[in-house]
Amino acid sequence: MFRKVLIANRGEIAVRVMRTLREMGIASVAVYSDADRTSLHVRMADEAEHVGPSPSAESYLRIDRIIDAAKKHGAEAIHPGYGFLSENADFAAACEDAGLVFIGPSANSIRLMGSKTAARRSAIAAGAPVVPGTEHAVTFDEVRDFAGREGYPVLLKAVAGGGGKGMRRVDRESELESALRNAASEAERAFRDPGIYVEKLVEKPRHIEIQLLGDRHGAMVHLGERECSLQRRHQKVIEECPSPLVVLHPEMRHAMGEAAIRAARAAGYYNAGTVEFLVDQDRRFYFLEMNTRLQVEHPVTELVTGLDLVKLQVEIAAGARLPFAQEQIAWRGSAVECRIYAEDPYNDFLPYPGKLTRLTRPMGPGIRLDGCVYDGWTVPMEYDPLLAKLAVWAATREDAIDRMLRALREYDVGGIRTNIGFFRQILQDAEFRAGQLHTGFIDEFFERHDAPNPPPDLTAVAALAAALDTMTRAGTATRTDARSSNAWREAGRRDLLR
Ligand code: MV4
Repeated sequence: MFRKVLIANRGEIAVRVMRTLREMGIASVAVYSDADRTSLHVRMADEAEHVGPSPSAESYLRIDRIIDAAKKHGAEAIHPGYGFLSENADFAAACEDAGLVFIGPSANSIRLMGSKTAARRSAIAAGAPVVPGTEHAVTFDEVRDFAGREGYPVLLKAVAGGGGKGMRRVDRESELESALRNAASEAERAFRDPGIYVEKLVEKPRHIEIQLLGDRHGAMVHLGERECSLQRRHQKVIEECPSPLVVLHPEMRHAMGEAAIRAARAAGYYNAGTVEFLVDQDRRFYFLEMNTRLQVEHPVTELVTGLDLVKLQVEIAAGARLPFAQEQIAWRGSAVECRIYAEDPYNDFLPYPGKLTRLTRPMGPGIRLDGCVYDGWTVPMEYDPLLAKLAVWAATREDAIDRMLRALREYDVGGIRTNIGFFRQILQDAEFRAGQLHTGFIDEFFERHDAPNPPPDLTAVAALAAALDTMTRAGTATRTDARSSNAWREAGRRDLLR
């Protein structure tokens, strides 16, 4: 087993990986940027190395500096977490070239799955169902012919895509030309690859994904599904295991699990990975893409299977065989996770970093909190403002939702705004509680309810605080003004979200 591992990441996932390393008796090396000098992952690590200024392009994305840090500290392996370099094939290859073990799949698997059309071809070759579409980048004539055959609406997607960038819904031929042009230029800007392919659009789909785990000797199992349909602008908001749909139709888990394993095997996949499926209204499922990393929402799978995915990732990277067979995996109870963000639900969910002046964490039965914040810490504005993932386990979905509501009531964060109050609304929603989920759920939720707004008596306070914020940023208000703006915001928050 490794004696020392470097974590090429920050925030809650760096902390989460370190916790397992410590349980395994493995020393951890943190890397950090200027903005993260006082961050929890640095405090918690056994050793730490500064890798550059705050912009991630100059620190967390610097392959050379991270590999130098690993060598300097004598780490034998690198855990990439999620985001940053976790799905960068060049990074995985550079680790191996430097004699360091990349805790993840091979560079080839990452590269293959990075091309959404190559991933589709691999899934098709493996006999996994895919949405009708093309296996290569298309020209205008090819999309028009495809839509002529399959019918509208169709969805244009970036070959190098993911995350909804470069995606365009097209409802009629007259919209096709400009949609294709816009999608290609967005893809070019985002991925430096203008390639666009096309799929038939699945209306109101669910997003259900399968967790996979394979060793380097050819064994592979699935750890069941996660329901990830609740998203806002391609950001997951709430995740669950099991999926309420799979609870109603238990045979779906086996069918999707088998399809996921076939697709991953065809790519020579090992370590942890996730196959995403779209599920249509008739419960047909289609391979969408494969994520070649540990996912943000892995804790719900851990809670329901009792496994530690990071521990398994590390063991597999060190050459161990999978310690169990498919038949030995069992799913018990129900888990829900909420992604707690420093963002303003009253202002279009804009990031709202700042200093934490008050922090009370939820505790007690069935609670798991994966966070990176402490009282007095300033949430840096340079990065994704995820504060913590609050996950709960209970015997049934209904009990898990009630437990989550209880935990959210205990959670008190002061000084910044968070989406905690928004979760309370969603978890009390009848459709949510009935498990009637699809990827358009949150948009429809906002149509059913008014977009979240502070109570009228506090609107003036919030407006004043916002105005002062703007003035401070523009340099037209004094520091004292800004401080009182914080105080108002603080007072407002206490009443708004109680
Ligand atoms: C789709 C789709 C409907 N039909 N493909 C969005 C991100 C990208 N990874 C794939 N996505 C979608 N692909 C077809 N053929 C709907 C989405 C989609 C979506 C998927 C998963 C989770 C949330 C979503 C929100 C909007 C659209």
